[in-house]
Amino acid sequence: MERVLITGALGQIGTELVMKMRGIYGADNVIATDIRKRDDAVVLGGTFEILDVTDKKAYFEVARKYRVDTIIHLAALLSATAETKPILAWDLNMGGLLNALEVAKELECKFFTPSSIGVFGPTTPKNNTPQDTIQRPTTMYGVNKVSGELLCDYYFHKYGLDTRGLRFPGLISSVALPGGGTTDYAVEIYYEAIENAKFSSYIAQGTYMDMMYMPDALDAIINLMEADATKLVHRNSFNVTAMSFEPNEIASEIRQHIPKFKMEYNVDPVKQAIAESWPDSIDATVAKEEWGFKIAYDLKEMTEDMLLKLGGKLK
Ligand code: AKB
Repeated sequence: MERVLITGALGQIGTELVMKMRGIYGADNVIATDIRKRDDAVVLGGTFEILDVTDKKAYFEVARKYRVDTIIHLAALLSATAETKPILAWDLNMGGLLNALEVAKELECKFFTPSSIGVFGPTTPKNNTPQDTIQRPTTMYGVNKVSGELLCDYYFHKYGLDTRGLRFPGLISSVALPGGGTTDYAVEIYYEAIENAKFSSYIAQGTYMDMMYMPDALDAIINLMEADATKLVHRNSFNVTAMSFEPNEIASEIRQHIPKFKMEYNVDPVKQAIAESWPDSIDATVAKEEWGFKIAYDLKEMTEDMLLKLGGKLK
């Protein structure tokens, strides 16, 4: 990777990935794009372009202008928003991805796009979900992500495009907030714990989902993209996870640091139904075997770091 284009750069993953990649590959070699510009676009410290990924011509122009050799396509609607706006989700998640793949094919770029635990559904084995298993999701987001995995594999087999992807669990970060996801509660809980010592969870007690701390997710993207292609049997996409917990377990961990922290439940039926259709825990063995996936943070270490970083930020 020498010159990278990142879409959705102001989103939860993009904000930190742009900064991390600029540190590794050089500020001028990471082109950040998003549909809107925020003041902190400047803070990301490098080239920024407005780009609507559903505009194929504009996508081509930006990629050509900067002569990129890698595309990291992050722009997408997350699960809960996709469920309330399914047509927009299809148009953006599938239309944007198809444009991205066409640009990558034309310019012979390496390609990464995130998939999700949302590719699984109620008929998938719920515990230790294998890499290769039933994928019959019941959400629009899941339908988009499975179709996206297949489309990326198609471009690899048909055109020899170097496409790679990760099935991300809920991602937790102290830098940028997620938006419109089902796993977002596991980020919001830390903000509420610090500011009000209480949290109302929209996910019911006992509902397990996989999660990962953002520094591990960023390393996973870069390590997968730098991995030796001859070692990859799978491509789109790899199961990756760092932990699986239910709301009460993250609350107990927070109580180790904030003893008066209180948790109540006000379950959101749409998000709860999505969460229940997903696995309780997935198996990341194949990612470990094929490209050395590893993590540095479990629930305890992540909680310490989140409270420390957010404590400083929210003062
Ligand atoms: C979401 O909740 O939609 C995302 C995901 C697991 O893909 N965080």
